[in-house]
Amino acid sequence: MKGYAGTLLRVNLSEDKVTKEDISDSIRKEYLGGRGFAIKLLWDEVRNADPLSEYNKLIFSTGPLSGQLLPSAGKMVIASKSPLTGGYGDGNIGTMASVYLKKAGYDIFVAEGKSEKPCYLLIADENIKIMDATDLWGKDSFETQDLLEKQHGKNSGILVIGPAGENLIPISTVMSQKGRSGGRPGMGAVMGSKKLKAVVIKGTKSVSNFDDDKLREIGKKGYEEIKGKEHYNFWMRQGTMQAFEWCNENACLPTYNFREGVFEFSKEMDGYVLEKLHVARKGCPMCNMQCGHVIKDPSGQQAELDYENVGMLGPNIGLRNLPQVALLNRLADEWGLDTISLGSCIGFLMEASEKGLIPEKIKWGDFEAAQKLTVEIGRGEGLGKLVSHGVKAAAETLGKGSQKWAMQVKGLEISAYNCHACPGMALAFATSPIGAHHKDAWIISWEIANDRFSYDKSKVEKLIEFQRIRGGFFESATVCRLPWVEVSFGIHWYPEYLEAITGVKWSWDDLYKMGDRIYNLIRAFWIREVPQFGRKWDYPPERWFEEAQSEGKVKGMKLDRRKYEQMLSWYYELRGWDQNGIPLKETLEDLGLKEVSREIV
Ligand code: PTT
Ligand code: SF4
Repeated sequence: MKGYAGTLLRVNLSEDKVTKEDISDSIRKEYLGGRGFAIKLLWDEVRNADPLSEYNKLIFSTGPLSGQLLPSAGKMVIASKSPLTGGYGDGNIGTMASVYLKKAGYDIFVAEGKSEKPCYLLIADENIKIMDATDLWGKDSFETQDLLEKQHGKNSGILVIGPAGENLIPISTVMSQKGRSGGRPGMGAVMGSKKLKAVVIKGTKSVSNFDDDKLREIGKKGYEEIKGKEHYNFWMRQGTMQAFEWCNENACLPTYNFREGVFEFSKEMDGYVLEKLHVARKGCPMCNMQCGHVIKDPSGQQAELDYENVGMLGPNIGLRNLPQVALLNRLADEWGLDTISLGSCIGFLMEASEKGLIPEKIKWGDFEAAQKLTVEIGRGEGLGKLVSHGVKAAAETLGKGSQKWAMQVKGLEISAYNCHACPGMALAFATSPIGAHHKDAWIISWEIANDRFSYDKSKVEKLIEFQRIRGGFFESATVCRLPWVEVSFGIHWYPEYLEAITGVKWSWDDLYKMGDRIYNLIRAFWIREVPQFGRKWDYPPERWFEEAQSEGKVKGMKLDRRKYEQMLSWYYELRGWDQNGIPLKETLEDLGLKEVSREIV
């Protein structure tokens, strides 16, 4: 099948060994790429491993659409067994490393083993070198990026970790291009555990596609369609920050550790404020709707903002000043910490302080304290140590009922949507295959526009449809989903792109089935790797069931537990899983996963 470089590259850092393997046509057909390739490899090769040991593997995986001259196609999946959750973890990052990996002749790169001393990898076509990184160790992600770019030239794709990854902090990510961050469930720590500071990729080849002329033609049409969309201009003005005002109006903005959904100071920091402060734009390769808005922080330095970052480092910790949020965002980027988890951890500590559960006094909105805590979390020291393994672990240590307002699912902190009155989105967080992240099913926008308060089966069906498209197709193809989500770019283009690239005609039914195969294999991985995994892993935090919101248009509302149980049961039934969330034998067999069913059923 065309459109792939066709090779998997392995570098074993314990043995200084480099190997290359062909990727078979059947693997390409069954798993497509990105997340699909990653879970297949993890299922086959990572078994009962400590995530921070040499037995875990860190996978950088592209798909057939990655690196092609197509709308927003500069993405890559970074996946591993997560040190934060113990289960499957991945993230999707926009980076030139995706483009250059394919140009170098590889679809996937796997880092295995563990180096004795700090190193970085140089991948330049056939030449793979393990380089000394002693001088880079300890440096922040921006400085590391600059130094490596200076040494290897701008025509390289660079992935780095910051000090948080080096310190094995489980909420650390992999960074690229000073502002792209990927791998929320601790992919930075996995890289740090291998003493791998960075990966520098250079490539000079091109991938052979089935029909390049056709691809050029429909790729060009795609770019033109995006620019002509009604919503394009507004998107270019605010990017993901357009969600801020919308969330506040609909009372789902994460506020004071998700206690509320409305922030009284929202007008001081919404997308319109961002527009006034905007100084530059950044984004991923191949994109003509770049969404990274850069503003100046209080120290005069530039920092990039996205809705999730602002929601979690703003209202969720009671901070109302956008430049100050930008500074925290930049600090998180330099340290290589996930902003969503960071905002949740700081909010957790502020609430613990308010409730008198810790001796330290940290007030909501205390900017200085938030800066100090960010550094302490990145170091795993001081008060930051309590939350540096995420809020689930923090609540287990602190006790005193704090589990109820530790805002996480499966150990991963919830991203920036409060769901006291959004049952569909609560279920989306609860059933996301990496823990509470919105990427697999951002059903909240559909839910609020259609039938916000219902717990109907049709909502569960919609949720699964989103998971199939977003978590199945986009994560495997591997390409940014925002053109489709945010400016209504025609989804029909994607099978057309796939056909021109691979020569294979894919229907949406084929792609859904492929997505289901990936979902079931990820589920099997959780079952195999996490003792007693089952239904109780698929619930949102207690706060949403027990405490009603006190402000906004959903004042007095909370989730209905009985109705949630019914939704979860329908979810299992529709997925072909038993009522403990374990895939049925026939479901797995139908997806060609007979071997898997022998292990877990
Ligand atoms: C993503 C998560 C998000 S989702 C955001 S803002 W968002 C946060 N960004 C962070 C950041 O910045 N710095 C930091 N230190 N930590 C951060 N953590 C948070 O990470 C991202 C965009 C965004 S911006 C979104 S919605 C879309 N996500 C996509 C996805 O998941 N899949 C896909 N096929 N396309 C997507 N397109 C959009 O990509 P994670 P990126 Mg990211 C500064 O990585 O682990 O998936 O978490 O990759 O290149 O930064 O693009 O309002
Ligand atoms: Fe990257 Fe944003 Fe463009 Fe998507 S829309 S490719 S996240 S810059």
